[in-house]
Amino acid sequence: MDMARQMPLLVSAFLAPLVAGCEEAAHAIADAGNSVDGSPGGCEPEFGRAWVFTQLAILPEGEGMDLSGDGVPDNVLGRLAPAANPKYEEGIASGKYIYLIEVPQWQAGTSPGQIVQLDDIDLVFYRGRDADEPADATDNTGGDGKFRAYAEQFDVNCNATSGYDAVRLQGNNVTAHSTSWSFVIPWTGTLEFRNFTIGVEFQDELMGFAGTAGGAWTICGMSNAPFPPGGSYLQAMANMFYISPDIDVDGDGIEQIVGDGNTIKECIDGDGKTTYPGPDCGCLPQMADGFSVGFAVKGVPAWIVGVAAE
Ligand SMILES: [Ca+2]
Ligand SMILES: [Ca+2]
Ligand SMILES: [Ca+2]
Repeated sequence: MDMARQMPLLVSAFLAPLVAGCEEAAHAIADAGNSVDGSPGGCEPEFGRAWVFTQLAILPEGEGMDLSGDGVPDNVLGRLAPAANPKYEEGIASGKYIYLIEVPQWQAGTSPGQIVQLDDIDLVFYRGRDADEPADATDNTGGDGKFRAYAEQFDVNCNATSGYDAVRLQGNNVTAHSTSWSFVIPWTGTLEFRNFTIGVEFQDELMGFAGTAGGAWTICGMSNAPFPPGGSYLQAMANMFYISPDIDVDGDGIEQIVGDGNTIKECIDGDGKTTYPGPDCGCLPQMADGFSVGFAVKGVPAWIVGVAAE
């Protein structure tokens, strides 16, 4: 099979776990012996108003968040959108990918008139599981779906760990930013982003949201993320997709990753001269840059009714 024909298939297989939950992930959590399962003695946080994603789609190249501050959107992974997005769509429809956002300060009974500008507002992102037993995906995106948030997204004190540093509410718009933001997916590992921002506009009466999210997926994070057919995401970037980092996180120029057709041959620091031999050079502190990605996101109201260990 030639590379051109092989590529869409591989891209689909490869980007799906970027945001994917799966049975294996759930088992991995259970196997880790996490006792936080909503049962007596476990973690039972109170959740505020929540929404479930009905769309998560990589934007086309040229659209997305401006991560570098030059006014131009950054989204180098946008090239993979046509192959990856059908997977997301299918995953959301089937209930395999359940992603939620919550504003803890907005309680269930909050009416539109009560929504005021808040100085201290949080936005929390969760990967969730259908609360229906057995799971029933048909009611997930109708505005009244019920879900549980996976336990690995809470620390020992039962505080959510996937919130954002700086959250701003202006009218119906919420913008949340984190200099460093990670999202744990046991199956794939921790997805490490720099300069991650989500900006959404809520409809009147909070009946849904739409917006954009994006950040720079770090070189090291990509190096640690297994690429389903074998190797790492970083190896796939260097040897199959020929996509290079484009966000200069450490301010010394854009770093480069050189493949050898299979693994990583060497890394070149931002000065364009200093080289480090592979295959693990992607996690050296000097290789701090990232690959930009931008998403279109949409959601409808949902309920987070508890925590799920698996
Ligand atoms: Ca459901
Ligand atoms: Ca750099
Ligand atoms: Ca550097």
